[in-house]
Amino acid sequence: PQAIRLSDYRPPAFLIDEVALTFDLHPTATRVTARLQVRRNREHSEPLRFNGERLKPISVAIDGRVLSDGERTIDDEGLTIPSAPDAFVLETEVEIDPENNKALEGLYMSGGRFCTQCEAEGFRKITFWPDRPDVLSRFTVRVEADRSFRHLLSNGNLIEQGELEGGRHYAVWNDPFLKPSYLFALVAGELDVLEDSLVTMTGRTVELKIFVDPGMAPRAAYAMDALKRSMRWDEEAFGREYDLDLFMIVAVRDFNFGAMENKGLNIFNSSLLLADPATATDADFERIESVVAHEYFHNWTGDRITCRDWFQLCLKEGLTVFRDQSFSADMRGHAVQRIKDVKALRARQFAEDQGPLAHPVRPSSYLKIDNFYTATIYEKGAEIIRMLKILLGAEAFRAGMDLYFERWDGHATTVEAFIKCFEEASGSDLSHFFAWYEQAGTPRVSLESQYDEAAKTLTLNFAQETPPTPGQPVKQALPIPIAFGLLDGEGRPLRFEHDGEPQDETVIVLDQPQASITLTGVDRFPVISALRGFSAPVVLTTDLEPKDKYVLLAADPDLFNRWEAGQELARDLILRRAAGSPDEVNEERYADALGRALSDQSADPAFKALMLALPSEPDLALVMSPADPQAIHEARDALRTRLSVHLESQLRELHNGLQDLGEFSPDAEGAGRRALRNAALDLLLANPRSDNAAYAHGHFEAAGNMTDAMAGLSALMQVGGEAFGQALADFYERWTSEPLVIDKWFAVQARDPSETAIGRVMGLTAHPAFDTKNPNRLRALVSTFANFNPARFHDPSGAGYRFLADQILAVDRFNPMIAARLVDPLGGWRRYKPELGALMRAELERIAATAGLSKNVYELATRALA
Ligand code: BAL
Ligand code: ZN
Repeated sequence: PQAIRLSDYRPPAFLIDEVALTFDLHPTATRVTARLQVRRNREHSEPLRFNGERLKPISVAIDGRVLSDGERTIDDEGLTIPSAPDAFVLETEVEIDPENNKALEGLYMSGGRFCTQCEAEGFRKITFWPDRPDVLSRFTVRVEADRSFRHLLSNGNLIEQGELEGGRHYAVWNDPFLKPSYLFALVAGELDVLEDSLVTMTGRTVELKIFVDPGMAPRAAYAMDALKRSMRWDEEAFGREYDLDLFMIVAVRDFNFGAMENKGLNIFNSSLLLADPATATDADFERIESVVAHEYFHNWTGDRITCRDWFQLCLKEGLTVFRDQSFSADMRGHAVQRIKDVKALRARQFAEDQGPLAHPVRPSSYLKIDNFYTATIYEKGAEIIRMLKILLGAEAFRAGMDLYFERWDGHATTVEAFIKCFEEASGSDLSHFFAWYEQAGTPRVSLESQYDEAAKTLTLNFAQETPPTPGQPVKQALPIPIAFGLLDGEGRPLRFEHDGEPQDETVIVLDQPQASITLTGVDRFPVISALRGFSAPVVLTTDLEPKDKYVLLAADPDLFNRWEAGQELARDLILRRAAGSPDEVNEERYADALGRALSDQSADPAFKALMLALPSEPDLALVMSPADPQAIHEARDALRTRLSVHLESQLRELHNGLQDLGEFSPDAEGAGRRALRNAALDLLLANPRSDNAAYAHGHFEAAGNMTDAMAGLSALMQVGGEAFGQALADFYERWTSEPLVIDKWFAVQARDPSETAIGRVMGLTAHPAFDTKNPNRLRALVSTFANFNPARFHDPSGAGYRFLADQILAVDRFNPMIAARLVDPLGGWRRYKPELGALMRAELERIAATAGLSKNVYELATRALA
């Protein structure tokens, strides 16, 4: 297959100003007629070439004249008209088969309803079109269907509706805003609707409608609340007002993405929209809040201003993640949110950067853009925006955003154009900063310090280096903002002078391979708290000793670094155990420190819950070379057991004392209390006592909400045996008719690290409720197993790898986008013990050698092997 390169970008040969689409909907034979006002763009004599895949052509006409076979050709990839006029009306009619579209791209059916997914290249499966984001058009859409498909929805405003003969009806929608094809949406079906409204900052009333499966409207209430808060927040934080009179969201059960920002008609995976306390966990509520915000924020950063080409994907995704993270921080607390965001960044993006699939935030070539909806584009993309704000300051950052909205509204643009707005608004030269977009890999920053007691000076020596990544052997130094402050040995903030100015905290920019700075007026021996708030996406190593880290853990006013110190101490203890030399003295010291952190009455319970969780096994695998997942699992468990024994009375007190007494509230405070209580339970179970089964079962039985029930089920998983088996059976029985809860039932079994679990996970693929065609179900079992059960996925027999490869090959036959997303866990094969790495590699080779592989899986498997 041919790679697509950024350097080959050329503006579109033809533009479409207006389009009128008509959908005559039938599940297996939908007719799509398209009437396009086409004009040649710039001087050229190229043929017209529009994308089109899996379309059964009926007719093609120019200015009312049907073209003969000789005047146009249609192949697997699209329509070619060798000699097209400069401006004309192109009318096409095609037939498509939504019912049998299991790739879930284009128009397909989910739960008996029609729905669409067009990003990135799904529109070409609906009609002939120059399916690229820089062709912006005004859409009018007529939808006709049997009356049993009660709601007929598309983008924009409803301008007409009525009845037709033969039991059919129709609706016509007009979207006044220019948009690319990937933002097109259509939904038709029987749905319930939750309605509300919001008065915008200029006094306009916007109708809000969330469409869900019949009977599910009450479960959309939280999403509606999150939507209204998001709309208000975007007005206040970015001055952005909603533009149409109607904003709609539809929830569907079969969806490749989490959600999609189609103009005025977001489509959501039901797992990210429906929630009530009985069926959804606090983590679900939190995720719903952030994804509703994310998709809504795309209205400006994505829809009103879109990407010129798919290499610019981070322009909308990184920026919109930054916006949703900022919103969540305002809703749920800045420190806790930052810790969660950084945990996710490290687990997914740092891992990606260390493996064969590493790529820049703005890549320069791809086979399938679907493979680039990655943690690097999204999460590292958001980190870049965050650094930009740190470097420029909040005011100049906002001025740059304002200029971007003003200058590029209604256009498809580039990352360069975005950065230029900040250069102009701030008067800064950001040419060096741009390398963050183009250079892959996680920079390693080291910090060494020398304190001169007589002179009261502290010298900080920084160095940076970025390891090579595929295709980028040599790296340049990047501008890295490093926020830091000082504490004394008693944990009191220590003032210092930098450039003659007294400070409590400052930010320096490390933009050379090495740099040294000297602080003056440092009165006592300092403990450095560096990279506060995780001010840059780097791996920092310091010369801090454990005693210094205990000072930070106890007292750093920067809560991110307080948590970070605890994680580093725990990480080192686990790695020592994994290497066969446990440091029992420091393990006791760590347990004591954790105990003190838990008894800090002023600390937020959500923060304490994070403090209590040890670094995850995948995170530890990233810092052990070569990684030995079995040794990590055992070492981590052993430390958990010691902590559990040491902290037993405190953990029991937390577990007993934090019960939800009043009504359930999904807000940050209620969620934080439950998180701490359930973290205490989780750790308590690490001490193998004879009453564990009864204790865990008691929690499970008493649970009044899904958060506590799932914590109980996970606790019983630690106990294993009959207790776990019976709880699983009861849980299944109770929730059989709730697909989103049954997904959790699959996922908890996929996480079971016990030795017999792998057989059960494989057996679950034959369970009547397992369905590979439903991405949520597939992710619940297969993706959870491969990503969150390292002990079993990396089973020395290789059975875990074989299982994953079999699933990838099976799913690739009908849904390449989803199959390709399963390849990643095999991609890190070079980082593991040679005997494991060889088994992983063998499975990748088996995948790559399979005939008829999709471009999606082929690209990732071959890149992983390269
Ligand atoms: N644009 C794809 C889904 C999302 O990032 O919002
Ligand atoms: Zn997005």
